[in-house]
Amino acid sequence: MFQIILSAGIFKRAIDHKLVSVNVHDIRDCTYDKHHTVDDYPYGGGAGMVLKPEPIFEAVEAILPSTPVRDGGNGMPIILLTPQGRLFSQQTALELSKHERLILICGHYEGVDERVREHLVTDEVSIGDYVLSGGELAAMVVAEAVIRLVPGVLGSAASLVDDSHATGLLEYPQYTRPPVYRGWAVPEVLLSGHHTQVARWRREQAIRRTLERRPELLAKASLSSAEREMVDRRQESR
Ligand code: JF5
Repeated sequence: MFQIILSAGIFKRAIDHKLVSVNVHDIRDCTYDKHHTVDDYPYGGGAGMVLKPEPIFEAVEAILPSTPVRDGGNGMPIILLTPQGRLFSQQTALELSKHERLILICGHYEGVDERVREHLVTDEVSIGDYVLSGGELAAMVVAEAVIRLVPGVLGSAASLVDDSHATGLLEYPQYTRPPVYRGWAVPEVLLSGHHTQVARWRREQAIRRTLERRPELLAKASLSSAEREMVDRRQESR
């Protein structure tokens, strides 16, 4: 699963250019029994299996510079992907992108021994309120969101600044050729060549769209005082 994802798109680009490296570790390699057992029955009974602490602690310790737990001694995030974690956001991605190294631990839906949470991980992160069978795809989501913020990974700096969620607003509608498709025309202003009018239209569309779809985002968005007043008036009249 990881090799396929890592060998395409932004991951491939960033890795090929040596801007980042992604190392995948199998906790089964940190087992000593014939069957490479990584899970066991839950104490107290109940359905399902629980990931054992030893292979997870040892896998993490094997990749740390020294052998301490928690923090790697230097603030390196050791993150468990789980629906019980704090909700991942662009803000989280930006924070994580400032670290030289991250360790992402994939949980499993049946459970992870609580001592991993208590004594190994520095952070628990959820990518959303739904359950996956394992944290693998969640780890890849976090990795991609972080890697695209690493300097040099994206083509242009402009695409970062203008990004939805960087401004705190949803994106404005985009159009390309043809100017009329199946009778549906591109908004006139975009063909006009008036850059200030285009900018004003896009800004208005972004705010309108955010009001309609994600009004809760507007609280934190950076708006001019005129825009703020306009938004507040609309939200009052709902
Ligand atoms: C997992 C316990 C890990 O399902 C997820 C997940 C959903 N949002 N973010 C992560 O990870 C797998 C499930 C239960 C630990």
